[in-house]
Amino acid sequence: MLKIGNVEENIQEKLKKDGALHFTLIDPNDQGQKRVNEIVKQAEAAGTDAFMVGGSMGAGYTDALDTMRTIKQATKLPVIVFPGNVDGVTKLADAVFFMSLLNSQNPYWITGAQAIGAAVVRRAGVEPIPMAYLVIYPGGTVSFIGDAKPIPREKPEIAAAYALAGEYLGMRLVYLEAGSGVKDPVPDMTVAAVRRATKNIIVVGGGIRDKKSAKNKVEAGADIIVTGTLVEENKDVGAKLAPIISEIKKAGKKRVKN
Ligand code: 1GP
Repeated sequence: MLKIGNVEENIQEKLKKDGALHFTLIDPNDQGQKRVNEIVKQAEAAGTDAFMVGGSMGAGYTDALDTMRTIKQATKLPVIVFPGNVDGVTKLADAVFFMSLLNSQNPYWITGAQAIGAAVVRRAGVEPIPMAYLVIYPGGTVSFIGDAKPIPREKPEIAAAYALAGEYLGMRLVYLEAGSGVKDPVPDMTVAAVRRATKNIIVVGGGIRDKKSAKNKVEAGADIIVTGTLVEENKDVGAKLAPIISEIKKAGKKRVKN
């Protein structure tokens, strides 16, 4: 059985203390290194807990390497690969979300890329964190690229069924993805249904842009909130992120108390 590594353990510990976490997603394709450095500094000051690096549209090895080098120079927070494909993995990363797009219709995204990527991850010495990745409607770019059959928004029980299947397959995290930059994030009732189905760590991302929706996701049961587009589209990353992260922590602390 895959042992829990340092990064995952650190996530578990922080969750016990804070109740909920915020991860900042950086797509290596979308900006130069000067901007990455700025984002990292401001996001860390705003209280983010880790950086994820990846994207669906050709976030390849060279760009991932440059981006991770910049992040590593700017912070000690963990850098986690959020793989769009096998070439997003570099030895500079601390961990990789070793994920399977369970509701894909194409076996490549369920087990194929994983078979090709497993040895890459081992050789790079990067900690794999086993994760079920579920695309919820509309799903954005990843839904198209990943040949997903996006889970209908009004059918939370389907998301719950996949999440439980992920747990039974040995995955320790489940990521509910609405798609990067979409208008509406994963519905609260979907998060709540998944919370009832599994004790696994629930990560929610896609279209989260304000503190209210971040808070609602945590109250519904999310453990980790991911924002990407928000930090890329706003010059003043700190001002945008700080209120969202503070709301996530507030809702998380309440959970720890109860
Ligand atoms: C995308 O869930 C992440 O894979 C983050 O989405 O870019 O909309 O924040 P946003």
